[in-house]
Order: sequence, then C-alpha cells, then structure tokens
Amino acid sequence: MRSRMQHLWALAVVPLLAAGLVACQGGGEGGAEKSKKAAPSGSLKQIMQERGLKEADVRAALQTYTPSGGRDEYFMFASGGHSGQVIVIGVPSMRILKYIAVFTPEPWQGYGFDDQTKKLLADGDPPNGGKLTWADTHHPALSETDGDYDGQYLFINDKANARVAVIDLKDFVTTQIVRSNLIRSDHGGTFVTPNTEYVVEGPQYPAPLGGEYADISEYNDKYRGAAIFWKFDREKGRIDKAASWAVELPPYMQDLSDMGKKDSYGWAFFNSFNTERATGGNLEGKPSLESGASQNDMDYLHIFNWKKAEEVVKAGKTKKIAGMRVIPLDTAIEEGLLYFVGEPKSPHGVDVTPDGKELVISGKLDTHTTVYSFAKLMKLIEDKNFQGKDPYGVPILPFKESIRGQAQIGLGPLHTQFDDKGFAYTSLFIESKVARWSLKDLKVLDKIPVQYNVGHISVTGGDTVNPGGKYLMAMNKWAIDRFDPVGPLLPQNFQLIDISDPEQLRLIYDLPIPLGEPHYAQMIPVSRIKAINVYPPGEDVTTKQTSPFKTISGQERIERKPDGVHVYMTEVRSHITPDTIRVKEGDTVHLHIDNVEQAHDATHGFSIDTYNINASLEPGEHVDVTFVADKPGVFPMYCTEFCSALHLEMAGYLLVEPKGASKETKL
Ligand code: K7E
Ligand code: CUA
Repeated sequence: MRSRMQHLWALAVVPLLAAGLVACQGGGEGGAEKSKKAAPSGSLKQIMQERGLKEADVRAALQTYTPSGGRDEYFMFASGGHSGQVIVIGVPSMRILKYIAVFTPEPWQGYGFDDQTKKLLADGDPPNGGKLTWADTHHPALSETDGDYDGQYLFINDKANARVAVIDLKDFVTTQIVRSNLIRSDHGGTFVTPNTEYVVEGPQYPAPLGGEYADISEYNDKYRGAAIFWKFDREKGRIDKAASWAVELPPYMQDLSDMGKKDSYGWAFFNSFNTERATGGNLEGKPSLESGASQNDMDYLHIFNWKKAEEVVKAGKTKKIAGMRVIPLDTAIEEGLLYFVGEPKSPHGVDVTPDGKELVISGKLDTHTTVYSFAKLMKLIEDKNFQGKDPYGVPILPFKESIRGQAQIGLGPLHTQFDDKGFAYTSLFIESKVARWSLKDLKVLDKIPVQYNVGHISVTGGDTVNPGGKYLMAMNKWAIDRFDPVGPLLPQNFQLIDISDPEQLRLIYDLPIPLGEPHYAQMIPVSRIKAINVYPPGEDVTTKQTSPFKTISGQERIERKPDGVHVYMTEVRSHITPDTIRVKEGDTVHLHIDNVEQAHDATHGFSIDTYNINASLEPGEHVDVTFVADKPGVFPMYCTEFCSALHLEMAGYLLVEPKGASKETKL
C-alpha cells in the first residue's frame, strides 16, 4: 500500500513539479490570467490553480482519495456520541461506511422497531420503568487476543445510563445490551483485558450503589463508585451477567481507565478527580462542584489487581447489590487489591504503553504528562512503602518514587496514543495541537495544530501491544471556521494525520461528523475483520439463532391462535406473501417475516402506516413484529427498499375490519 502510494505520488506530482507547477502559487485574478497559457484547460495544473491548491494539498489528496470501487486499509469505529450509535469510517478515504445502531432506535435498520431489537433495547432500560431513547456513547473497545485486536467483537459504553453493548463484527450488528443498575453513570469503559476475559465498565459520578436514596449531605458515607468487570463469553459472543462482578470504590469521580498488558497483565488502572469529594450546592451558599473539585494538587490513580480479585470473588467475599456480586471496599483493601498513587492537576486520560511497562497520565490543568513505572509501583506495593492512607483506608504510594519522569508537553494535555516507532502522541485540548514526543527521553519532537480543541486521538492499533505507524485521527470538538456555516450547532471535526514520516506530521483530511460528540475511536486493519455477506435462512440476527418462526417460500400462511393472529410471511423480489392480511379490530397480530433471498445486498423493508411498523430484512434475516390492530381501516403495506424494477409493486394490504362489521372474516 505504501509503495503504491509513493508510486502514485511520483507518477502524479513529479511531472507537476517538473512543469514548475508547485512554484505557481500566485493568487489573484492576474496570476491566474498570466498562467493560463501554461495550464491547458482541464489539466491538473489548471485545477490546482482554480481551486487554490498547494503541493501539500495535492499530496494529501493522493494519500486519501480512493477511486470508485477502491478499498480502505483501515476501519475506524468511532463512537456516535449522543446518537447512541457507532460510526464506521474507512481510512484513509474517510468515507462513512455504516452507522451501527446500538443504544437508540434507528429506523433504516429497523432497530428498535421489530420484536427482536425492542427486547434487546429493553434489556438496557431502567428497572423501574421508562424507555431510554438516547445515549452518551464514549469509548469503543475492540476484542483482543494476547493484547492485540482479533476483529471479532466491538464494545461500547453509554456514559449517561451506565450501559454496555456488544457488537458482533461478523455482521456489524448489536447483539446485547447490559446494565447493572449498580452505578448511575460510567466513563472508565469500555476497556477490555488482554484476552477479553472482561469488558470493564468504570464509573463516573458517585451515588448510592444500587439506586438507593441518600441526601447529598451523606455523600462521604453513602455515595460510592464501583467498577464492573463484565465476564465475556467468547464462545457465545455474549456477556455472562451471572459470572460478572464489581468492586466498590470511594466516592471520588473515577474517570478513564486502561488495562495492564504484558508486564502489567492482571492489573487495571482507573483515573479519578474530585478526591476533594466536593458536592456543589452553589445555590445553597457553597462553592460550585467545579471549584470544589479543583482544590487538590493531586487526585488518585486507582491501581487494581483484577486477577487477584477473581480469587476473592470465587471465595465468596462479596455482597450482592442490585443482583451483582460486589467486593466491598474494606475487603478490597484487606485483600491487597486496591492502591492509590497521586496524579497531578485534574487528570483525564491514563494510557498503558504497548509493552505494558509504563503508564502515561496527563492532567488537564498541568502542562506535563507523567510517565509511571509499573515495576516501581509493584516494588512499592511489595515493600508496603506507603505515604499514608485515604479517608477510606486505601494505601497511597509515594508519587516521586512511582514515576520515571515527566514530559513538558503543552496546555491541556488529555489523551495519549503510541505508535510502532517509540513515539507517543498526546492531545492538547487548550492548545489545539497534537504533540509527538519520544517515550525514551520524554522530549517533544513535533506539534501539529488541529482545528480545534482536540479530545481523544486514535492511532491504528493504538490501544494494543502492537500499534501501527501510519495514521492518527484527531477527534476535535470545535469546528468554528472549518466548514460552510450551518447555524449555531456545528459538526465535530475528525482530522486524519499522517504519522508515517518520523520527521514531520501532516494533516491530510477533515471529516465533519454531524451526529453527536464522538469522544473515542478504534482503528483496525480491514483485513482483520471477516464480515459475512448474507445470513443463513431464518436467522434472528440479535441471537444468531434460527428463528422458531422461520418461514420458507411455499409455506406462507395465516393462523388464528389463542394468542392472536400469526402471519407467516416471506419477502422476495418483488412480492410480499401473503399480500392480503385480514384481521379484526382488537386482534393481536404476530407478523413472522423472512427475507428468503440469498443474494448479496438484496435487502427488503416492510412497513405499515399508522401502526409505526417498520422493518429491515437483510438477505436471510427473520424478524417478528407484534402489534394490536386497534385501529380499523385499510392500511397499505409495502417494501421500503428500492430492491428491484418492480419495487413499487412490492406491496399489499392489511385490512382491519371494524368490530361487529360482519359475522365471518375470511382468513
Ligand atoms: Cu471525551 Cu474519553 Cu469520555 Cu476525553 S472522554 S475527550
Ligand atoms: Cu423489496 Cu422493494
């Protein structure tokens, strides 16, 4: 790929250079006028002149432009922010390939409309009733084997409602949503342990565990955090709720987390802020939460031994809260599972280096990033060399003895990623730059401006033991002057940066994201994912099982049973069978629909007006739709995908006979 790129580069640009084109940057009408002679109409040179493109622009275009039918080298899985979806983007072309419906209804995919996905979403609804129709998705994580992406599953959290989802990468479909009801919000998730033993969901805002009430004046005693270790059953492709457990944490605001790998395998790291335990009350004569939470110079990195915690759980030293086994904080301390070490000035990101030997942590209000040595942390724990305890009795390791050093990075450092050349990259939120620095000597080598207020950055394979070295995505929160004005709410700005040159960072693409604030993303080689083209006939895509209601061509029928009218239906280009459905007002209707096609991309939709019925059936897929026919009348039903030349004819009628209209209704 790289050599092909270089080849293309040489092919297209060297002649341009030879033609003196690159020197031709004179703007203004006169300049264009003068050079017209040298630039025949439609030539590359003329296009460059007309569009005001410089050499660097042409280079960037050559690096990212992908001709029709061309493919990308990487998939980027980005959080879709408030949309509750995941965005799949091809890199380097930056073409959006898919929105994966996760936490919220998505009409095109029929997600949240058929019985299967309604049930899936309901698993994440609050236990005491109510439907959630949005999410605050933050951190996608790819499944790992030996600390490297294996391309099988994707996980993502909903910060606002403390939910975690599993997405199967065989078909890019959400197959599970779990919610513990232990914590109210999560932010230290999702991160996976190096063999995806667990999908980890760290908390954010403390509250009484399990949803109890306690006044905020009881914050120190009754409010807590808890980190949940969701056990992942790879065979089944599902989180095993019964085998999952959690650990109680003090009421600090736990933030991002990362999992140890290689040398640090078996350990998990959680950042925190507000170790002041400020609770706000700015209308009650107290300092606002923000200022109360920014008093201490240091907050606590939580160092947690999950491998040892498994033994503690096995020994039954847990209590049940909201149906989940929780290691009480006292037990975690007694068993030597939990330690703290200071982290400077409003910490945010914690990132474990690819070799697992060090941790990089940045404070939002610090100009440094701090590199902790895992070996030093372990030695201090072994020697019981503590500088004291926090109010809950958690041992605190001395800061200076824990670190290798600090790098002077810049303003507002947040998140760090690594590459294959020994460089680290840190986003600078306040400075609106990405810094490249040397892990070896902690020196900044280069900084590239980004537009603007960068949050996370993502390098290909960036969270793994084996990161790549070609691309970095800067995920910027403000776009201000980057795009044509679309009113006060602007898109987010994803900027692709070429990091392959050890001498220079180059910005090569801007992609506006108009869907929500994405936060984080993962990039994986496309070749590592094996997606299917069609489903086996009768597949329930949320369970990956054959539906018991599977219907094949020739067996379509309507049956009246005690629980209502069952319609066994098929769709194939270009008819719906049966295309006439007669029911009586008040009947419960069960539609069992199969797309009996096995042709790639032969998707059919299914819709009925007024009843809000909308399904999408990929080839081989089965869905069930249950509704009460409580509105009499005539309702056209039709396929909503332009599937064939006779797509408009792919239709029929639902006839809901009013009560008492006739004695006999033909089925
Ligand atoms: Cu936006 Cu990781 Cu949720 Cu930082 S977090 S930016
Ligand atoms: Cu099937 Cu249109």
